This record gives sequence, structure tokens and C-alpha cells, in this order.
Amino acid sequence: VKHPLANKWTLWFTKPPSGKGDNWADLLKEVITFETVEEFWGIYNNITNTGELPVKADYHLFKSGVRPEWEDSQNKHGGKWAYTTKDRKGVPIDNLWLHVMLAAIGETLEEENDGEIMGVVVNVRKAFYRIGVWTRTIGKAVPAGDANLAGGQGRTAEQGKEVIQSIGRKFKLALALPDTEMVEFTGHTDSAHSGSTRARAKMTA
Ligand code: M7G
Repeated sequence: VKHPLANKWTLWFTKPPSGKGDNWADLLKEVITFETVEEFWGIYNNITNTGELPVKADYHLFKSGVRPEWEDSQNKHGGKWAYTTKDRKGVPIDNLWLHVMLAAIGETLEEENDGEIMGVVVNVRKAFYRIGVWTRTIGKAVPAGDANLAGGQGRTAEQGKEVIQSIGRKFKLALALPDTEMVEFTGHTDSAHSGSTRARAKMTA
């Protein structure tokens, strides 16, 4: 018996740059697409653990049809919740990432019909790991009739902000973070224009 997931998902990998001329587009590789629980475990059990990846590698698990890039039409008005660890040593990254992937494919990061979750990502960096959850919006009003969001019913700005806040709280639950740890939300346009992500964080949970 195969247990279908609510959505079809695609796993992507960012290769660390090998030389100077490597750009983002050359490094981002589509790995595999799946749509059942059993396929997920088959893939998970056969890929390199995050804790064994080299620095500058990423895994991205996105809804099929959405590229894990700011420029994708479904991401360009969105943002991400991110948890950045203070170190790499002693961090149970494989466990954290597994729980976030399970929350994504099990659809527990949002309410039914929110239509916000685009994907989840883990970054391996020199001094830290970062796990992110990408959302379609940054918490704004949505007009009725936008079939992708709010079940087509529309949302006020207030409701939009609360939907994003609620995803932050669910993300924190998936990570089982203590109250002393924080997750931060940033819009992709801010990330794309660089600078310190920390200084530009718009919401916290
Ligand atoms: P990062 O992995 O988000 O964070 O971005 P980091 O600074 O902690 O490593 C690293 C770099 O990868 C960015 O400065 C961009 O050059 C490139 N990059 C990352 N993302 C997610 C994108 C993207 O969506 N589009 C493009 N064009 N470049 C990206």
C-alpha cells in the first residue's frame, strides 16, 4: 500500500562552488520528485545526511512546480521563516531537518487552504546551520478570488499577518525549540538586496 501525500514534492540540492566562476544557477540541481510517504522514506534513507554535507551545500524540499528561488513567480512576493543555529557543533541537524521535512509533507506548517507553504530548506554554512520555511506572501491583504491563497476567500492585512505569524509558531513547534530560541521572518526582496538578514527581520516567533 502506498500512502499518498497531499502534495507532490521535489528535492533539490545546491552543490558547493568548486571554482570562482560558479554561479547560483549552475549549482542548483533538481534531484527527485515524489508523492507518497513510502517514496519519501526511500529517498531519505538513501541520500547523504545533512550533517555530512560540505559547507555551502543546501537541501531544498519544494512543492513540485516551484523552483527554490526568490525569482520563481510563486516566491517573488514571499518570504521565509528561518532558524539559524549559533554553531554547528552539537546541533542535531539531521533530526531538526527531518522534523521540518515531515511537517512540510505532512502539511502541519499551515492551516488547510492557507496556500502559503512553498517549501523548506537547510543551509550548511561555515559557522552555523540555517533551516527555512518559504511562504508565498509576507502577510498582506489578499483579494477574494486568488485561488492559491485563503481558499479563494481573500484576507485582510491583519489576517494575512496572523497567517504568517501562525506558520512561525508551527515551525518552532516542528523544531521543538525552547522559548529562549527564536525564528525570524524576512521577505525575499530584502534577502535578494542582501545586507544582514538579522537587521531586516520583520517578524519573530
Ligand atoms: P543563502 O544561501 O540564502 O545565504 O544565499 P548565505 O548568505 O547564508 O549563504 C547565498 C547566496 O546564494 C546568495 O547571495 C545568492 O548569490 C545565492 N542565492 C541564494 N538563493 C536562495 C538564491 C535565489 O533564490 N536566487 C538567486 N539568484 N541566488 C540565490
